[in-house]
Amino acid sequence: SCGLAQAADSTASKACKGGPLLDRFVSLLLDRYWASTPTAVSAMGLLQALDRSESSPLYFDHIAFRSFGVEGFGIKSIATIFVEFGFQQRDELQFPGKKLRALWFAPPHDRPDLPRIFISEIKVEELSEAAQRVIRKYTQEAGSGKYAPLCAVGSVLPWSNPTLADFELLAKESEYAAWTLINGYALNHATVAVHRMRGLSDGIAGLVEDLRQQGFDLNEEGGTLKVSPDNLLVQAATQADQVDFTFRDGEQGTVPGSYIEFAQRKRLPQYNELPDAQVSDAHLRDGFEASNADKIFHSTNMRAEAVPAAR
Ligand code: OOG
Ligand code: NI
Repeated sequence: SCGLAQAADSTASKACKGGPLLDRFVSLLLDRYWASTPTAVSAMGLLQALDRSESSPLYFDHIAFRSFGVEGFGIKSIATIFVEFGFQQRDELQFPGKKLRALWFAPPHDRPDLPRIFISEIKVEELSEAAQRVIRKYTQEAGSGKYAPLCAVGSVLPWSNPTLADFELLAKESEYAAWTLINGYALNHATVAVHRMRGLSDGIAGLVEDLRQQGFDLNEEGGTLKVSPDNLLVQAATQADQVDFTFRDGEQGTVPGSYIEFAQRKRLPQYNELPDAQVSDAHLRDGFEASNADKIFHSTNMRAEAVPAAR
């Protein structure tokens, strides 16, 4: 068995850390996400009805987090637990226009059922003095990002609820920074692996049309389907759910929460001749694409009417 005492011991077997504890961690992350993202729950319902896989569930291609690139709080603060659980660091992506960078992590080789992890951070030192002051005020209050995994599963901010003024100051300069201030380490999105679904007549394109017909609010930045230059990675996302939030001085607001994404990875050209039955994920386009991601970040953009004017 894999009791807590064993898990807390740094010599605990990899089988334990990479097994039941990792599974529980991922399912707790998702529990919080389902509880706060009703659009994701209803999208999953629609996808389940469309999927003809015999017994298998829907799989996630990746899950994603955001962070402040401040000492102790950046990508590493939430990446470490995944690396300890056997995930492997892969490529870095840069988004100079948004002052962001990201890293992704591949699941352990023996756990292809688990999602990739996509973690980004905002390069705080490139923001205005005023925005930097706001961010550092909250990160200093939190002390360190070492409880990031607990914040993520527990739906707790590492700092106290921000003031409306601080939120609005960040929102003017970076939608990403404002989102991170009010959502912390909550899962930013989960992404369904469309390439693992069976029985779709028109892949992700048809899926997105079904979602549109059902009234889902889709991210239209640069077009609904975000297609990589090699045409092998196609992604789409909803706009984030708007969630109620109480700012520090009691003002009630409606702010962007999490969203759901859909990704279809296509077969690498060297495997075009393989019979369908033999094709596994190893034959599909891997990784991420900065030009796709750049547009997906817009899923948490503020709605004009979302936040009340400061009083
Ligand atoms: C991440 C946007 C990028 C992808 O799959 O490329 C992304 C975010 O909104 O934090 O999800
Ligand atoms: Ni994504």
